[in-house]
Amino acid sequence: MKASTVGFAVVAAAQVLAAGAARAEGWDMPTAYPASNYHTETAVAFAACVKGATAGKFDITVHPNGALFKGNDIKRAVQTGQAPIGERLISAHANENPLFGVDSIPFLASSFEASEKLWKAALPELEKLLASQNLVYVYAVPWPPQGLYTKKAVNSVADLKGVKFRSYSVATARIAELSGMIPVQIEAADLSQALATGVADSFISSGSTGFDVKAWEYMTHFYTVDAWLPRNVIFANKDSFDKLSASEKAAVKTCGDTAAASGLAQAKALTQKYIDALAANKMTVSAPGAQLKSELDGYGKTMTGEWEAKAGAAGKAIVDAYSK
Ligand code: PCA
Repeated sequence: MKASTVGFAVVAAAQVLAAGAARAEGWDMPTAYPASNYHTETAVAFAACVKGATAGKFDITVHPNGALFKGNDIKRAVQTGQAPIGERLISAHANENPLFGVDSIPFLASSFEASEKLWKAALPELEKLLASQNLVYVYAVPWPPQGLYTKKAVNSVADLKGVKFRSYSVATARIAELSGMIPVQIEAADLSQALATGVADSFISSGSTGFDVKAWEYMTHFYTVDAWLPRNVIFANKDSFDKLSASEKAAVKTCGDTAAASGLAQAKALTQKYIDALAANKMTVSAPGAQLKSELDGYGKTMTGEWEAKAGAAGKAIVDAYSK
């Protein structure tokens, strides 16, 4: 082989390697909920879909349960590129911008259908907001409707006064404040510990998280308040996303759409099963009584007004589009 040919072969090999390295991606995906939760299963299916769509070249590894980053740190980690993609309960960040709390306004959208409609109305603004934070929206999946877990029968908000209440967002903390409870912010991954040690004696969440933390070991009552359906949002770091090839980007987007649809279907299919599991484990499951219901409805009105005032024109546009 002539020297020039050898040189060419080496350069060509280096180019192939470089191209290969650019195409073969490995992304870590931190999430905050247990491996057995349907959100995590949806994320794992999303990763498998991306891998399949890129002929095995683009590998996303899901790290559940706050193992890689704690729930509260995931968004910042993805914004700063410490993680290229992640899943986060977006309403936990409503203190950064009220638009992140659009899915947690009590009783504004408290069925799956209403929550889908509200999300569609909000998405253009949310994608813009995420982009301004160096994030690319990939998909979102709702939690089942939120209910109230307590250690005693509760007939009115007066029964909640002074109770230590686990909050996970601005909205849950505000409900605690309005009802005279003592809020303490706790990630789902730390919730059973908090209940076991008496750090919290009440919380608002879905049957799904109640099931995950075996709420029946600590709590006696679940009231199906159906206050709202908060969402986990999956977002990518914009710089990491921009480095992907066109076909990899398309795989992320297409698989994201599939994940959103299958996650929603799972949430719907599982809602009653979780509630049945609470009852089967001897919790008293019921709708809130008339007085509690009307008091909570009142909080809903107060908090809708507060949110609209904070969220300004963008918030009003969303609510108007939703109400059409
Ligand atoms: N589970 C999550 C958020 C909403 C829900 O249903 C949690 O309690 O942290």
